[in-house]
Order: sequence, then structure tokens, then C-alpha cells
Amino acid sequence: MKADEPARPASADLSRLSRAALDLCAELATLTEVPGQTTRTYLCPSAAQMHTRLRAWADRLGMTTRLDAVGNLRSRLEGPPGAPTLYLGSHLDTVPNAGAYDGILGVVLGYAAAEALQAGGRPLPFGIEVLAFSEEEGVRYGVSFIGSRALVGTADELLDRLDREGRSVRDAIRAFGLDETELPGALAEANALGYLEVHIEQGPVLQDAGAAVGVVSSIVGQSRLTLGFAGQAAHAGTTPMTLRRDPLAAAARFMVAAEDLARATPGLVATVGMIEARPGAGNVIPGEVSLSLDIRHEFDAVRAEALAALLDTAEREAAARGVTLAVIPRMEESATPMDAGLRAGLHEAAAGLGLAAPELVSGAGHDAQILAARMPAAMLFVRSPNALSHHPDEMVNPEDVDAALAVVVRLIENLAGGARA
Ligand code: HGY
Ligand code: MN
Ligand code: MN
Repeated sequence: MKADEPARPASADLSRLSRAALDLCAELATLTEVPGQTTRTYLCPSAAQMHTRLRAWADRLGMTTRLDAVGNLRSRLEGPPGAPTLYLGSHLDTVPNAGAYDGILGVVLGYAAAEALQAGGRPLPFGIEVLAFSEEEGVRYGVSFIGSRALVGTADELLDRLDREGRSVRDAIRAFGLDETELPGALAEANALGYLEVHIEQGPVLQDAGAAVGVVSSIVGQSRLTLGFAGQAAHAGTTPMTLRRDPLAAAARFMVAAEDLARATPGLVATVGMIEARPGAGNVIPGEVSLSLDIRHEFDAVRAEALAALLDTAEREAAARGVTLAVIPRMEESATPMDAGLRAGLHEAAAGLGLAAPELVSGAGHDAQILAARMPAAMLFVRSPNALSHHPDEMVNPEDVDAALAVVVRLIENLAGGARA
């Protein structure tokens, strides 16, 4: 081993650690607020069970662990005094009826990387902090990234958001035994070395490319809104078609237009994931309809133009039926390029391991696009063999997770070697 070559843990150790991480993902998937499926929303009771299991790994490594004001679990290996921190991690919340890897794989691989680096024997010239973000999916409050936004100082504007039961983010924080006035203490360091997130790809690109891992070039921008169509509830049998003010008919035309536009616009995706018609009886023309719109594209201008066109369509279809339209913006995130230096570091580490690591745009949103506002941020994707996610059949190949851990550890050792004082 050359003198300046950083010590590297044997690949057998890395494989043992990555399998332990996978076993932990399988165990954590049973921690849920809905028996029989994996569902964990913001600060639900199972989040506390997650914290207990993750703390056990951190404690074994001698890491110092805390819960910050929004419920992010944060475990640190201290570096030399005054040294910057490299943040690793992802989110521990899930969508309803989720798989076992979205988010949490990046958290447990953060602990596995910390253990591998410790085993390398030589102290790092920077600190390591493993982050388990409390909320990324936006399920409970309709807004994503409550966890990571606390690290960049924008979570305070979410404190009054209400969930379906009328409880605010502030209520949820206090009910969990936390204190929102301590939000300033959640800020990430100003001179952080960076943020590195390992995450399943959740799509078909790496599988089609035959690659175990991929380097994210940028993360798409996304807009999430609620559209409320209001007409006149009436008798389904006695109300002639010409006298109806049917919001569901207007909403249906809008949904078809959204699919048509997305199919016709390269790289655009538009999704209506939730729809509710009230009063919700088969023999009653609905009075009100609310639906969600999630629209995304790699380029913000394309997304903005498509959104404007779709809102025009919604207005037109509503007006044609004497229906009113209310548009409630829920979330807006710009497309975010990943840090060129860390991307190059990931490519160098992968090449050093003989791995192809194609670059790809992330169609999913990630905490890395929030952290990028305050530090260099990068993501390493792990192949999704069946291209399925946000579904219980989400899967990974264990040997791909081995590869991902090896790339992350090698990158960090290279950063240490280059950054060694
Ligand atoms: O919806 C997403 O893009 C991610 O899963 N939060
Ligand atoms: Mn997700
Ligand atoms: Mn995710």
C-alpha cells in the first residue's frame, strides 16, 4: 500500500456491513403505523421505535446521537477540533404501503460507512454526521422535506401547516416531546464538507444499463398542488345533463389533459395521486371535488409552462360547466444540479472499484436537493431491479448494495487522503 494511500477496510468487511444494513432495512420495515404494511408518516409512534434501533448502531460505534427540533435523528463521529462535517443519510418516513428501502437504505448505509471508516483505523480529518430525516415524503402535511429543511433554515415557515386532523407541524413536534423553538440548533454547519445520499433509483435506468450504481447529475424540479372544483350536488336521476354543474366531469377532463400533455412533452411527468368527490354517493352528482397534482421536469421552464397550460385547461373545463376552481399550491422545488466535485469523486471511487457508474437525472425528489442550498450535495443511486418503488415489492440486489457501500467508503477515504492535514 503506498504511503499516502488511505487504509481501506477489506471488501469482506464491507460486504458484512452492507448485509447487516439490508437485514436492518428488513427489520425496520416492520415498524409501521399500519399493521401488515410499511407506512411511517411524520413523527408517528413508529418513528420513535426507528430512533431506538438506529441509536443502537450509533452507540456501538461510540457516536453521539441527538434528536433535533423537527425529529431528525443525528449521529456524529467527531473530527479534529474545527474540522468540517461530512453529512450522510436520507429519510426514515415512507409513503403509505411502501417498500423497505426508499430513504431508510441511505440512513443505514450511513452507519455502515461510519463503521467501515472507523475500522480503517486512521482518524478522518473531518467529522461524519449520519442523518435520519424525520419527513421527506410529504404524506402527513402535503409538503415535503420538513426534516432536511430544518438544516437549511426553512422549516419554520411550515410550523402552521395542518394535517387532515387539523394538527399543525408545531403540534406534532410538541406531541413528540420536542421543542420547535430549538429550530436554530438544527441548522447544518455553514462550512460543511458536503452531503452524500445513497438512495434506490426507483426507476428503470440502471437496470436497463446493467449498472449496479449510478451518479445523480441533477434532481428534477417539482410542483405539488391541490385543485378544488366546486359545482352543485344534485340528484343523479332527475337532473338533466343540461342543468348540471358537475365538478367531477370537469376534473376528469383536466386529468385526461394532464396525461395527454405529459405524454406529448419529453421528460415531463404529471400525476393525480389523490382525488376525493363529495358527498361521495353513487346517486348524487358531486358538489365538490379535490385532487392532487404532482408535475415534474428536469428543466424548470418546461415545468412552469406545462403547469400554466394545465391550470388554463382546468379553468376552461370548470367554466364550461358553471363550476368554480380553487388552486392551492402545496410545494415548489426547483431543479437542482448535484455538486460537480462530489460527482467526480463518486465516479473516481467507482472507477477505482472497476464499477461503471452512469450519470442520470433523478425523477424523484430527495433531501439532497434541499441540502444543496447550504453545502455541496451528491447522490449515489442503487439499481432498482424491478424499477418499482412506493410499493411493497420495492427491491434491491444485495451485491449492488455492497457496491454502493464500497463506493461511498472509497470516496470518503479519498476525501480524507486528499484532505489529510
Ligand atoms: O416523491 C418523491 O419524489 C420522493 O419519493 N419523495
Ligand atoms: Mn419516496
Ligand atoms: Mn426517498
